[in-house]
Amino acid sequence: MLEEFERYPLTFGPAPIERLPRLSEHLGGAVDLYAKREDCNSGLAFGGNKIRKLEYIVPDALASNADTLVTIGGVQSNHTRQVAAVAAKLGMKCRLVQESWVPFPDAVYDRVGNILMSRVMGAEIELVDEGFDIGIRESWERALEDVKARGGKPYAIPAGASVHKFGGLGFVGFAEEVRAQEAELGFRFDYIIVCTVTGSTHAGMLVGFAKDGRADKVVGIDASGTLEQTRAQVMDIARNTADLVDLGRDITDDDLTLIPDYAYPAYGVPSAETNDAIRLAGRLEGMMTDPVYEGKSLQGLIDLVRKGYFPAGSKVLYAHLGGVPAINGYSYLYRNG
Ligand code: 1AC
Repeated sequence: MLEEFERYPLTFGPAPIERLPRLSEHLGGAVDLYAKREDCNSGLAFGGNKIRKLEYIVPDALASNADTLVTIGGVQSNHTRQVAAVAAKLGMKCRLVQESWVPFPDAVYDRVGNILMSRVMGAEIELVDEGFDIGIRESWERALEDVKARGGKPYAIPAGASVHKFGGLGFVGFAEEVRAQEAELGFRFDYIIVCTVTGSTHAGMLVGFAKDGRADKVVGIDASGTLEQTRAQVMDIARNTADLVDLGRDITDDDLTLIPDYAYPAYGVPSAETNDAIRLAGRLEGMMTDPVYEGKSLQGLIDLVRKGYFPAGSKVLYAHLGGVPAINGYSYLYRNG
């Protein structure tokens, strides 16, 4: 589906798929759980899903002769950390706007984890006291202007690399990669679980799996808490991506599965159940997840298995998107494990 698009390799190759036998057994054994480990996909600052997206965005950035990648996220954004790593690798400058998307009071929240790494990798960081919003932000537009005013040539990457013309392509590639891995494994996954916030990870998967009739089997677990905005953004990106790759059919509302039940109490704030899910996967599988992102999709996965959402015998692929460095910002919460 992606043959005609230029890709700048930033990943190690296909992200591994790992069986989760102890978690599957703990949840009754009727559903077989696997994880695709985007957190192990690259050597760039612990990798993650944005690296996969950036593989299709970097050629455009290089062609534009830009010297500075400019992007935005919350204080513990994984996305901004991955853009900082890619900028360093390419020898470009990086300007990050980090807004106060998460009302979390940990004393070291803006000192550790993702933002620490971005600083170490040389990104210029501006902290902006604005709340959560996945849309286009004035602070980011100001940063783009500021880079120009200082004589630089910015390249604009929106939050999550999502509302970028090529933002969905990386996760079309994810679906192609899963199909190749399924051929080796000798079975097909019945469902794919993904955390949905800014939308292009889910949208790209939806288009990629539409090719073999599984668009609605991509189960998005909303972690934004702004469901309608996220739903609209996923659909826009999916439609744009389907056009780009010539999917050959329209994307309809029935293609989207987006479950709102686990985003509480707010974006970036874990519930007791999110924390239980994080501890369970840590203790049964040694698989670390984070309170903003994968912890919520993991909570959703566990709850859906318990509720019988997946028919017995289903094989379910959990997309681990590489958000775990954010957990350092929650050090007090997990001080006793
Ligand atoms: C919300 C896009 C998101 C990030 O890391 O900034 N995952």
